[in-house]
Amino acid sequence: AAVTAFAATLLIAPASAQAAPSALGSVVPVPVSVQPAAGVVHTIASGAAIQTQAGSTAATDVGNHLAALLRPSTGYALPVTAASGTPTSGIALLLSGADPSVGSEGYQLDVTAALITIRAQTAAGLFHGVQTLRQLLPAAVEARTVQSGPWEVAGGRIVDHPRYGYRGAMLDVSRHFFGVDVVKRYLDEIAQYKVNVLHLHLSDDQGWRIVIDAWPRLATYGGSTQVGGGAGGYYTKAQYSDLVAYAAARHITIVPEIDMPGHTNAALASYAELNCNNTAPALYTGTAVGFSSLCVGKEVTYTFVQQVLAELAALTPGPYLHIGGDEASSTSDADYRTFMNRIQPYVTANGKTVMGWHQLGQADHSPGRIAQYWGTSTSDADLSAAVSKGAKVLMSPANKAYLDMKYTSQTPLGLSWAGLIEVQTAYNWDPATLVPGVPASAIIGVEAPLWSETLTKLADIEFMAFPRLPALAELGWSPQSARTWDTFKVRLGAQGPRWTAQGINFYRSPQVPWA
Ligand code: TNX
Repeated sequence: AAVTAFAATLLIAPASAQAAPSALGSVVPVPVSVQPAAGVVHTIASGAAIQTQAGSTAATDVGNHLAALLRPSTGYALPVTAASGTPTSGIALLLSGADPSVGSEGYQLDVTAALITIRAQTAAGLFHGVQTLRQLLPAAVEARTVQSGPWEVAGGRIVDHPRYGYRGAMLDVSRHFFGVDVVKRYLDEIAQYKVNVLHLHLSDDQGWRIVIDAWPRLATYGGSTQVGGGAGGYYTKAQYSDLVAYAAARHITIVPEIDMPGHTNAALASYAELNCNNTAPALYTGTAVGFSSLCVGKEVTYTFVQQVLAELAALTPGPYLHIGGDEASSTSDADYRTFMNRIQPYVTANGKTVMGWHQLGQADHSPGRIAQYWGTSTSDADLSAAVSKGAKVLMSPANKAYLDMKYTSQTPLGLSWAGLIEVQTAYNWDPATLVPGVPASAIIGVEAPLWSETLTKLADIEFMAFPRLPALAELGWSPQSARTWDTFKVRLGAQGPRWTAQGINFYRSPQVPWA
């Protein structure tokens, strides 16, 4: 009923909507429950404080994050202070009193004339509530110079929580390397849409992007180039840990991927002994797939994988190590199983859970294993095998969720092997029912991969991700029953001025009524 009320609010929004605050609930992803309070508006006062749960540094961190968002555009001081008692004015971020339905990542937002309160059970919930509040303020709040207010928020209550616990984006830093600053910027951009995982594709034929102390040439030589023959690059361990911490401050977990046994030319080029013929191939700067394989019959291969995964696990506070496993067309089926069955226990021995592309279903199960489905059809033998052995499934169907596919045949960047993906195509599917053979209970969430064969800079990443990443984020967060294209496209269109204020280079899809 609350969602219906929200829909009605949108329909009666006056044409002069600029003068009135955004309708409560006009955010992406759409919240679970929205109850507007007719006629109530909160205006952030120039002397307002942000009061956070006393005794919680994590809540203070969220308060500081909100203050850093609001100060440049409002010009207000917005001191962050510990809440004493129950706040009666300003903005309060509290870890008590939320509706229990918010769970571990949800929040309750209450807006009255006097006070904005976000309540949650965790700092992650407060953080997601802050992202909602941010979208309810005028788009000019996203500017980094002082703008004129008033800074109004529509009154009422939102109670919200995610459909799935895994809401991911993936960035391929191997085909083209993207430095720490670009990845941080992408983290900021995806955090707005309550995405909570960034999967980094750290190795492929064209480049190895993370220092491994036991095998130093992986980065220094294997990371020295990229598609097209440019300079490439890699993350030092300190830089990588800085990214992990930056993500954690935005309640995002980094999932590192080392793709094996195929997609390994950069490693094979770096160390002759990893090759069955003891001869290192040349570095590779093209875009073909399926031509490389680690040498399954050699012991040194397992020493290598064990050491790589141990060092990667040590850099990873999150639960998952992704071991790839896709497109191993230069590895026999028997060798593939031998290899995967032998290396999966290296992941669990380091206290981590195996993730892999869904072909991993050919190998034995590993406790808690996640199969990431990237197929384009509604049934798949490897995926079914993974599920019947006990795997959970992360949905990244290439013909819906691949951010590197062109929007239309005219799109200057991207590929089209899985089809053209306009915004409505990215939005109009249900992760729970796309592959009928996979029970809804097996699905842990949705991830939007961005492969970088054709992408060389931040503006390229942004153009492919916006607006499809927010569309896919809504599939991961919002209940299927609350999602319709007709209301989504209006809420999405309202994001346009925010992206402009943030300097995001986005695709102005003709399917969307841009504000
Ligand atoms: C398939 S999807 C790949 C990648 C390519 C991508 C391009 C997957 C697991 N493998 O190697 O970059 O297509 O869209």
